[in-house]
Amino acid sequence: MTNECVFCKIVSGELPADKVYQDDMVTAFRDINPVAPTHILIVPNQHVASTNDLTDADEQLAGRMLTVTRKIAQQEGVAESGYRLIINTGPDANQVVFHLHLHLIGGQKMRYPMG
Ligand code: DGP
Repeated sequence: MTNECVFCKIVSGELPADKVYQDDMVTAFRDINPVAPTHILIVPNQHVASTNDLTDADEQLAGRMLTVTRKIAQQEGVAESGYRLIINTGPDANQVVFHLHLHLIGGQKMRYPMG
């Protein structure tokens, strides 16, 4: 955990969040500023700043971030209607929080690409 990281604090429970899933590797919670009816963030429990900081040793973690999307999508009722998975990395992608997170967005028809 890093002292100033808001997502580390959500993972540990130091800051409140509407958590929808947690296991030994990842935590998922509702985005504070949802862009669609379903907007969940899936984050590693350990601090990883962005995909630029993932190493070969993180393959299981990166896989877990992806495989839990199926469970969460089912839980949220969007598995059949569909959903979008987004990871923003760095300034051009408008990454705001530097703790890796996977956005799971659904519950409405979406255009591609988004602006
Ligand atoms: P980005 O770094 O641009 O991929 O998106 C960061 C997202 O994190 C943004 O959609 C808003 C969300 N967010 C930022 N701070 C908090 C927080 O304290 N709680 C929750 N639940 N979401 C947050």
